[in-house]
Formats: sequence, structure tokens, C-alpha cells
Amino acid sequence: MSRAWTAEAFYTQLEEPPTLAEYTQQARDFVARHVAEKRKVVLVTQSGGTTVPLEKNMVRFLDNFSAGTRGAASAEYFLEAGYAVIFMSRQHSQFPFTRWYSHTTNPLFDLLEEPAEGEETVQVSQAHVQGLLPILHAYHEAKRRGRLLTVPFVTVIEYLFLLRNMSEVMDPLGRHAMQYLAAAVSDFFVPADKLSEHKIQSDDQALTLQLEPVPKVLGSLVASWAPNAFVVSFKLETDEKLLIPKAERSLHKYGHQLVIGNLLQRRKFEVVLVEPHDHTWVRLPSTSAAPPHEIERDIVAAIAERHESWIASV
Ligand code: PAZ
Repeated sequence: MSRAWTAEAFYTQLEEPPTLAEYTQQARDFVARHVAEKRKVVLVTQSGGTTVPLEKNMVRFLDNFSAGTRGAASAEYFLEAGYAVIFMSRQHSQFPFTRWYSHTTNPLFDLLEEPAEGEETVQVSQAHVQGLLPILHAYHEAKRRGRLLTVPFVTVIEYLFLLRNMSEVMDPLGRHAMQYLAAAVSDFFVPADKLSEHKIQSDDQALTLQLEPVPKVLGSLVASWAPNAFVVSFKLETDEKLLIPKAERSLHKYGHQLVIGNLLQRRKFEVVLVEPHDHTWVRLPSTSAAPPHEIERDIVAAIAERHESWIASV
């Protein structure tokens, strides 16, 4: 029989990841600094799947399509807009700044000139300098000014524990906190007590898996962990007819500020911002629009503006 996990049962019955306390302390220090400087801080939960291990000594796992582009790109535009960013980073997914030269058709080594024999300096080839420079400057500026904190995760369990703790430590920011929940979180998992210790043997047998539903934690986040934050969740659908109704249902159920709806097929060119009494489409001019104008630039501009009005409205 599969259990229906409540958020409370999940957090009391499952074991905390060993690194949780360390990342929580780092986030607490980061937040304290930005509270003192009266800066807005956004928690970006990386779009990037959350892994569901099928074995304790994990050889196999379930995951999903997301490479984490939305989260990594948005983090860059939030930094540009003056926010400090806590980036919950799914390991091996896209990362702010370095994403331009990884997981892409633009590999890092193609940027570098091979030195002549005996030479020990490596140079960026002139053809790539113009493209690289602004990204490199923005990356170093974020580091120098201490504006970007990365907290990594792999599994859905690590993700959910981090999400709770990151949201809670941001509470001292009050309305200056934003949660931007772009991760593609697994809907099902195998709890530790049902996991095989070692690699599941095939022995030419069919494999039957019993997955349990991952608890929906948005209600706890909005009501208890981050009651003062501006909360933006994401809704991904593949059926156009469901997109706005499901985004509206989520907004109604959890009572947060905004849902960003996107269709799998058109997510890079079009999203809809669903608010309690309104919805607004954000679209790139044509589906052939290529970087550097990414839709995340427009999404972040629209969200930052709403966040600002929301802060001013009290
Ligand atoms: O990683 P990516 O940039 O290709 O995709 C982003 C996304 C579609 C995962 C994100 O925009 C999103 O909708 N996240 C929430 C998914 C959900 O409904 O759970």
C-alpha cells in the first residue's frame, strides 16, 4: 500500500540530509548580510529535475527532462536587477554564467586557442572575446559583491529539506524576500524504508516499482515557512487547455502571489503570468528569437516590477 505523505509526516519521518545544517548556516549568514544592506533576496529553485533514487547505493534513478535553463538564466537576470540570489542548484544542471559554455553547442574548449608547443599561456580566441566578456564580468561581480549563494541538491528529499530551510532563513527579509520556484520537482518517490540497499538485479525478471506521492509543500511554504515572502510558483503543462485553469487552481488553493504557466513545447518563447484577477502573456517576438534575448529577461523584469509594487503596497 502506498502512503499519502503529508508535509509534516515527510519532515518528521525522513532523515535530514547530512549537509543540510551547513547549507542552512551559510544561507542564514548570507541573508543577515543582505538584510543589513536592505537588499532584496530571491530564492531560485533551479529548474532541473529532482532525482528519485531506486537503490540506496544508487545506480539507477528516475528523473525528468529539465536541464535547469529557466532557473540558471533567471538567476543571472535577478542579479542584474539588483537582487541577491540563493540558487538551489541541481547538480550537473545548468548554472548561472557558466551555462553559456556548458551543456551547449558552444563548448568551452572551442573558445580557447591551443598554445604553441612550449608556451604556457592559454588565450581566448579573439572571435569569442566580445561574447565572453560581459558574462565573465557579471560572474566576477556577483562573486566579488557576495550576491550569489549556491546550495546544491540531487534528490527530491534533499530538495524538499533545503526548500524548507532556505524559506525559513529568509523570513528576516520580510517582504524583501522572493521565492521563485522553477524546479521540476518529482511527483513520486521511493522512501528509504522501501529502497533496495544494493543494485537491483535484473535476472531477466520484470521490475515492478511502487512509488509514493511526494507531498505538496507549497501550502506549508506560503502559510508557515515564508509567510511574508513574494511567492512565485511554476506550472508546466503539455495540454494548452489545462494551463490557465490549473495555474488559477494552484493560486486559489495556496493563496500566493503568482503562478507562471508554461507549455513544454513553447516554454522558451512564451509564458503566462497568472495573478488573482488577471493573467498576462509574456512572449518573445518570434519562436526563432535566438539568445542573447531570452524570455527569462522579460519574466524577471515583469516579476521584479510586481514585487516592488507589492513591497510598496503596505
Ligand atoms: O529546465 P527548463 O528551462 O528546460 O524548463 C523549465 C521548466 C519547464 C521546468 C519550468 O519553467 C517549470 O515550469 N517548472 C515547474 C514544473 C512543474 O509544473 O512542476
